[in-house]
Formats: sequence, C-alpha cells, structure tokens
Amino acid sequence: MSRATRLLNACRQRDVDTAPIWLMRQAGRYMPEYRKLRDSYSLLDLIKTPSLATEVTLQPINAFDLDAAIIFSDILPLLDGMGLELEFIKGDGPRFSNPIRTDDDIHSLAEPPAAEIMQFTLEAIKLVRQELDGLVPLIGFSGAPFTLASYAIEGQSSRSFSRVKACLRDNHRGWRILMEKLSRIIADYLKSQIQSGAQIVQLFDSWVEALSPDEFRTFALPYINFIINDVKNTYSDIPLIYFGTNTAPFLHDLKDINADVIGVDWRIDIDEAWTILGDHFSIQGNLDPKILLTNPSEIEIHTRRILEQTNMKKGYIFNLGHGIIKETPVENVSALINFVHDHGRSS
Ligand code: 1CP
Repeated sequence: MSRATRLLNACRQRDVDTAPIWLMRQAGRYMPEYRKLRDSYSLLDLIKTPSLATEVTLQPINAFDLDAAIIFSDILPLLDGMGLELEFIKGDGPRFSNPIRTDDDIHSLAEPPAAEIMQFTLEAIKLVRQELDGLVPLIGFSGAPFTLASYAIEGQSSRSFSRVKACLRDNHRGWRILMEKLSRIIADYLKSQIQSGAQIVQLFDSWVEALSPDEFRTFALPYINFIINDVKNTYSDIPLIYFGTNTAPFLHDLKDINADVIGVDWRIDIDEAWTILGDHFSIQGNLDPKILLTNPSEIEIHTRRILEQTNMKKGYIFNLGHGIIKETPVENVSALINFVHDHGRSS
C-alpha cells in the first residue's frame, strides 16, 4: 500500500498495511531547512507567500516517510482577517493588539468570506496538491471556536484563561454571538480549504482543557457540532478530525459528534479513550511529544505500548498527543516513523 492511501483508509476504518503516521506541527523549527528559511523571512511572510508556504509544507515530506502533509499556516490569521491585529513577537509568541474586551468589540468583528481573508493559504493548498501529485494526502485545518475565542479575548497565550472564563460565565449573550460568528467563519474556511484541495481537515482545540465538562458541553460543544455538521453536509466524504488537549473528561460528550477521527493526547491510555468513544470513530494519537526529546530506545518503548494498546485495529492513526517540540532531534523523528511503519503492521 502506498503513502497515498494509508491515512485516508485509516480515517475511513478500512484496511491498511501498517499504521499511518503524521505529526502535528511536523513543519517547523525543529527542522534545519525551516530554520534556514526563517533567517530570511518572518513566520507571517512564510504563511502569506504561497510559494514559501508550499516549500515549508513539503520540507517534512521530503525529509521523512510521513503519510500526510499538513498545509503550512496557523490558526490565528483567520482572526486577523476578522479585524484583530495579529503579531508574532520574537521569543514571546502571538499577540493581538486589539483583543476583544467589550460587547461592541464582539459586534464589530468582521465576517468576510474566508476565501477573501485566507486566500494565501487556499492558494498554497492548490500549489501543494500540484507538487505532491498524489504522493500523500494533504490535511487542511482550523482552530476550533473555543481556542480561537480564547486568543481573541485573552489577546495572547494564557495560563489562567481568566478573561475568557469570565466572558462565558458572565456574558452568555456575548459569548453566544462571538462563538456563532467564529463557527460560521471556521466552517466556511474549512469548506474553502476542501474546495481548494484539502483531502482531510482537522480542528485544533488546543486550549479546550481549560474547561470543565459542564462548561465544555454548554459553551464549546454546540459550536463544534455546528461546524462539523455544516462541513459534513457539503463534503460528507472528506474525513474530519477533532483534536483537543486533555479531553479525557469530555470523551463521553464527544461520542455523538459527527467527526470521523478523534485525536487524543497522552493524558489517557489510547485504548481506554477508544473504548469510551466507541468503534465508530477512528482514533489518532497519542505519544507525549516530550518522549521525542529522548533517544530511539526510549521512543521505541513508548511507541510499542501505544501500538499494542491499539492492537492495529482498523481506524488507528499514529500521531503525537500535541505538536512536536522545537528542540526535537530530527534523527528521533526518523526513528519514530520507521518504528511505527515496521511495527504497526497487522499480524
Ligand atoms: O518559526 C516560528 O517561530 C514559528 C512557530 C510556529 C509555527 C511553525 C507558529 C507560531 N505557528 C506555526 C505553524 C503552525 N501552527 C502549523 C503548521 C502546520 C504543521 O506543520 O502542523 C499549525 C498546524 C499550527 C497550529 C497552531 N498555531 C495551533 C494549534 C496546534 C497546537 O500546537 O496547539 C496553535 C495553538 C497555534 C498558535 C501558535 N502559533 C505559533 C505559536 C508559537 C503558537 C502557540 C503559542 C501559544 O502557546 O499560545
């Protein structure tokens, strides 16, 4: 079986020869080729120049035996397109100079067509598809609404989430209006990516662990459902992955979502997660990215355990439990991929 079909088959719970593997944030700072480009260009230059975004997307595909490409972009430029001014500050991460602080700010968030504000990423998707020429499938993505709302309200990375939590608890109406706006534009963006050539799409809910199960059910899940149903109504054949961090307390609630694949992190055994979710889902995960900082024999121990837990059941996709860390040695990435392909075979 070729790399062209392994991941798509696993998303659809069909037979595979061995477990497919891709890595969240597989293009980026741990790769010397990427760092070299970053000497000449800012992150936003790379994202907003389709030829450069194409080059970066292909770097890990050329370097490793990965089973998918993920388009090089970020979850935050969509918010910039809605009127929140995004900057990436060196050494300090993303920052919005005009975060949402009042109801007026929520009302004045613009809702342009995603195809207008994310045109550079859609163009890059078309270029990458041409370059790949069917070698591996291309994954498109968006931030999930809770995670994007958190950045929009906090204005930057947060530990306490105090502002976003105050908004969802004390301003139900404002929260609903904000989440509805975000959900509409995210659904539109994912559909535009599919129209441009994305063959699988993933929603990243990287900050969802800030919520209690009850808050998740009330303030996040309805909007996740809206997006998934909207995308699936138009593109029922395109696999959709929902990934969140520390979702163990939410798995019972995720059982009914219309995604094809659920991505889980390392804070739950993957077989336990799969049992709770049910066999109708494919599952993706869940090596702790910190393990990749160690050495091949340590990586083997943890990877073998995950492969044993999933027992090569149809629908298993190997990934990390979160994005790859920038200090990761490239040789460890190669060792991981080879180990998964060699040992992920059905017996
Ligand atoms: O060169 C650099 O300084 C850039 C570091 C970097 C990179 C490589 C950022 C800044 N964004 C990206 C690209 C990116 N972001 C991709 C590329 C495709 C891939 O190879 O996977 C993807 C999928 C993302 C998604 C993203 N951006 C998420 C969700 C995934 C996750 O890791 O949780 C989040 C939370 C962001 C925000 C963001 N962008 C960049 C940073 C440093 C952050 C996180 C900051 C924080 O902790 O809040």
